[in-house]
Amino acid sequence: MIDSLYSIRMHAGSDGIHLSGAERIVAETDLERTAACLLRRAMTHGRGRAERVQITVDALDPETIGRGRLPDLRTVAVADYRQGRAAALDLLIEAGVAAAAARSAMEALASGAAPGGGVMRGAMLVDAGSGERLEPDRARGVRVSRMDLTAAAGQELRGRLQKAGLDNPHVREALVLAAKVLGAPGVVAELCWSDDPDYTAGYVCSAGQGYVRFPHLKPQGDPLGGRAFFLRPGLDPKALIDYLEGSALLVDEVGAVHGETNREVRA
Ligand code: WAQ
Ligand code: MG
Repeated sequence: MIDSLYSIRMHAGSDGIHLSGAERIVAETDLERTAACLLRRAMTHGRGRAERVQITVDALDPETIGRGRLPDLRTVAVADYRQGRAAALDLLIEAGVAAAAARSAMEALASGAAPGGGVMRGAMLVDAGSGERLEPDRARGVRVSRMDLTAAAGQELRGRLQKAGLDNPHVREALVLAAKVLGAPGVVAELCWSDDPDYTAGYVCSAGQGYVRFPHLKPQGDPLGGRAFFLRPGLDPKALIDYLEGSALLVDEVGAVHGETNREVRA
């Protein structure tokens, strides 16, 4: 160990509404700089003025920090969000999610999965067989936390994404989150699209398929988005939630970044 590592998390909100959040794991010497970056990000977020910004720093026990690899990425070209959602459903079913469970989770994300039809702060947990929702709090959901890339892996990733024209924070952060979710015991697949009205892309991720992006999973201007983690049928989500929220993952190996393929082409 050269330097102790810390988890540093930002959360910005307004009137109890979640506006933005971000996660890093950094060495002590990078804490101040990272805190400043996260604060700037909270204050310049496009979705509205933050009334409160929280920055939390936790020392990590080096023995408990897991290491991991990013899933391989590919993009499936779709003409619009309807085609994107149809293709995403196919992939979820192929990954082992029951068709009705995949469909109902997608409908929940599309209509606002929080009570009252708003955006959840975290993810839905969905039984991949029955489609039952298992997250204890339907407004908060489950927040995946304490994950990041090593500096070297981050640089390598940016280089690979640049070549594909995909080097943006949405993609980088979603890949890291997906790596942690995919590594969790009992997760069959993940479905995600952004709540940013101008960011229409989303993905399905599973162990067999990797991270499969669709440029359109919602119409331009739609403020709804979210995540669904599909769990092995019958799984008790308690240990999974502890892992996703509490354990630390530092990704030190990146995956392949493939070019765009057509819907029919399956890697
Ligand atoms: N843990 C669990 N759920 C989260 C987390 C988290 N740490 N962060 C966000 N969410 C949920 C929450 O419901 C958000 O409303 C939703 O996900 C979307 O979050 O081009 O930008 O940060 O390959 O808006 C995916 C496509 C972009 C990237 C995802 O998500 C690409 C994105 P956002
Ligand atoms: Mg967002």
